[in-house]
Amino acid sequence: MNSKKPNVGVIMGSKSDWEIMKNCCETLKSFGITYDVRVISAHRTPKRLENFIKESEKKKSQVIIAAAGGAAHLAGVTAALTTVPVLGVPIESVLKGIDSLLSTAQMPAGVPVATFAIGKAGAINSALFAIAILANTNPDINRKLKRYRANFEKKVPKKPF
Ligand code: RP5
Repeated sequence: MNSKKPNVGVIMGSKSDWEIMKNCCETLKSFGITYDVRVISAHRTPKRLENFIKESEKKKSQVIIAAAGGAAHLAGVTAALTTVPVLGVPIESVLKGIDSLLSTAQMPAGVPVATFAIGKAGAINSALFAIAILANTNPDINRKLKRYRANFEKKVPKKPF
């Protein structure tokens, strides 16, 4: 595993997903993680997806985050084409993202996709989960993650008024 230059792939089905997925990229950036971000759709640009996965494996990306809305098969198809861990982010849709959530989460046994919350919370948590994976083999990232959690606690007020 390449622990010197940890790299994460971030793909999304449409440019319209960026408003949500920029939160994922900002989180990765705040930990100094390098990432490749692309618009790739399983049904609109399947060749792009295959090439992206080949490139990701070549450069030893440790995690791929895949976001999609509607009949959200992007994360599942990505997971089918690689053994790199795939984190799925369901994007809000005309059905409020319930369709995206179920189509990302309900993978039949054998090809897993770790699935996060719909929308912004999922985008941020997918990045933090990717960071937690990287932290297993990178002490510097591990330190940053522990510091992030400690600061997080400080931000919660003790009283609601
Ligand atoms: C999915 O369809 C995308 O991930 C997006 O969330 C949704 C709508 O895409 P656009 O019609 O906005 O391009 O493939």
